[in-house]
Amino acid sequence: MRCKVSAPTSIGLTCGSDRKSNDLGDWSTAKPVPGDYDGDGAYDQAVFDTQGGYWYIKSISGNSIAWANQWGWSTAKPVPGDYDGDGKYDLAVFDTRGGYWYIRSVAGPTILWKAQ
Ligand SMILES: [Ca+2]
Ligand SMILES: [Ca+2]
Repeated sequence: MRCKVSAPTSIGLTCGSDRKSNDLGDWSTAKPVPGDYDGDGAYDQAVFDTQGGYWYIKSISGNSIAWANQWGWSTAKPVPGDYDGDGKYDLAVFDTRGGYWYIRSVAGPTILWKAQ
């Protein structure tokens, strides 16, 4: 049985759920990428799913910061950090195939695209 994401506002699994639209597989392909993504000074729960390159981020208090935001792919390594200095961690990946960096803010704007 495959496990599925239980709800778009929380990080968790519900095995046997019939929510096909949220069927993202199990979490064995997800890597923890903690950081302060909303800039409140506290680290947030964040994972990067290498299968599909999706980011899932929520604060410890439960607020969804980014959910199923696609930025990356299977051969990209997540390298989160605050690259533009606005106090919020950004979604950043490093492509091991060509040594390229791709960085965008959680809010959306691209900070860096395919830079070596
Ligand atoms: Ca935070
Ligand atoms: Ca930032």
